[in-house]
Amino acid sequence: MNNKLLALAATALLVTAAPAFAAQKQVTLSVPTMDCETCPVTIRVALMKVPGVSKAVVSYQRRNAKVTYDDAKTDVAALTKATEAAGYPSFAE
Ligand SMILES: [Cu+2]
Repeated sequence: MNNKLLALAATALLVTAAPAFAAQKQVTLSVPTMDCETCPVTIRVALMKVPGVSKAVVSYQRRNAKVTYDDAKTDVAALTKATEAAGYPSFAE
């Protein structure tokens, strides 16, 4: 493969990789029933188990969870379902 073809292949790879990156979304879930410092740990574990979730930052002080996820793999409904299953109903702020 010559250099021109290689460059073309690299460009094609970048183009196909772009939509996957663009699908990363962030949502803040309100979790009003947190009542102690360990609640966020339970909620974070539940959220991180959802396929497509790459990051979950849960704050007891703010009673919320900031979740980064791939919207091709999961959605807000699946995230709120996961926190509810762990004992903490939530909703998108
Ligand atoms: Cu607690």
